[in-house]
Amino acid sequence: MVKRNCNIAKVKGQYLFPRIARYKAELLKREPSANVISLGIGDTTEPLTPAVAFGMKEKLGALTTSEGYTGYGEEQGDRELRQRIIDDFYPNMFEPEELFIGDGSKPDIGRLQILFGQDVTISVQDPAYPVYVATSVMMGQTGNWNEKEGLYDGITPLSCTPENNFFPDLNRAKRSDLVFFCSPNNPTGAVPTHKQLQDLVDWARANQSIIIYDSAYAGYIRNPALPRTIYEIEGAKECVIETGSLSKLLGFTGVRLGWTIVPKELCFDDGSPVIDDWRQVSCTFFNGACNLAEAGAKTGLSLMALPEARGLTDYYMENAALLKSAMVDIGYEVYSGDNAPFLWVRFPGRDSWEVFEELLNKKHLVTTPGAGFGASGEGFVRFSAFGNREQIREAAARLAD
Ligand code: PL4
Repeated sequence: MVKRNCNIAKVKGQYLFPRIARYKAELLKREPSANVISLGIGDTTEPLTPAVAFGMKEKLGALTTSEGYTGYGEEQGDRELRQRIIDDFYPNMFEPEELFIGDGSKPDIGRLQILFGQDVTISVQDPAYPVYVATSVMMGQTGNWNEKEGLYDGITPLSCTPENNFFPDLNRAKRSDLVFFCSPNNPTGAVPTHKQLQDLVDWARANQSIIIYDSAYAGYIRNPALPRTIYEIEGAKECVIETGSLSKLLGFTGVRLGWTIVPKELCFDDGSPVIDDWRQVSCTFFNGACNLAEAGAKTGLSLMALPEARGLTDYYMENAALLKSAMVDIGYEVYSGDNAPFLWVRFPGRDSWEVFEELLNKKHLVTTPGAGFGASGEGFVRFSAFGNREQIREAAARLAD
């Protein structure tokens, strides 16, 4: 018999989102006619933009001809698309060699763990997208689950609550090799200011740490004074890897396309550039994004098409505003919703799984319990603003009822 990987055996319980899906399935088994509305998993619902469809159709047409057919693409992804992403989101900041196209932010976060291996220590925003912790555990970077602390041994949580304005107290935080940071944060929706991000970068540089910065929701930042990428911050190129995604920007949750930026300046303690090892890992564990996805991304992100992309994110932000207004009217304590497609709602003194079950069973609304994102998420529930308008209106009405 083959010995089980002890690091995977350490993982406590089922991954958050399939667990939530199971609750929904159980409800539908009990009440098959229930009209369940999902405000749980942050999944896009609106169609691809015309510009994306145009690029994909063109590419599909070409692929069906001998002249237009292409097989494996460039190892780091289509060069023109890499330049397009840089022009749109990181103007004049990087060379295309520093950007790697992938099949989404989540798979790249997993592959980044291979880059660093098991001998690194990690800090993570608490609450945070569960993939940062889960992949660290599977990689062997942590100890066992500590029931008393509600966390795996060896992980340093950076608590983000309304009391600290959702930005961690860096003066009291323990040093770690890797720091996972997400802005706008999932689930709190918090977006740090330039000053806060500068403090984070200065702290990481002083500690010789590397920040893994997830900008999956950057397209939802509406306040022009807030940073859209951490590379707007001085010194970030020496200490940050940023991941980005088209999932929530262009509705690519099913199409799949994302990227990772590894600046040439970023080095390991022996002076070797991180980008060389990332190229090695990325090209070994990944065989390139789907060429249809790349084609759709190129036309979908063209200068002419950017207003369409903005229209898509505006739609979900209008959902967030609608839901937020209904909840505030009822008297809920609502955070976020202005620069992120999530509402982070406090239910003081309540167990978040209990509130989740109550909303599911009494209102037929699927949400996500805050405790699923970390110990500091207890007492909160996340409402996703992804959904079509009618469903969002119906959800608001059910909450008010
Ligand atoms: C459900 C902070 C959603 N099955 O689509 P990707 O891989 O480019 O991006 C995934 C991702 C990356 N970073 C952050 C995210 O919040 C997400 C997606 N999170 C959510 O509801 O929290 C979808 C979750 C999906 C999953 O497990 O990721």
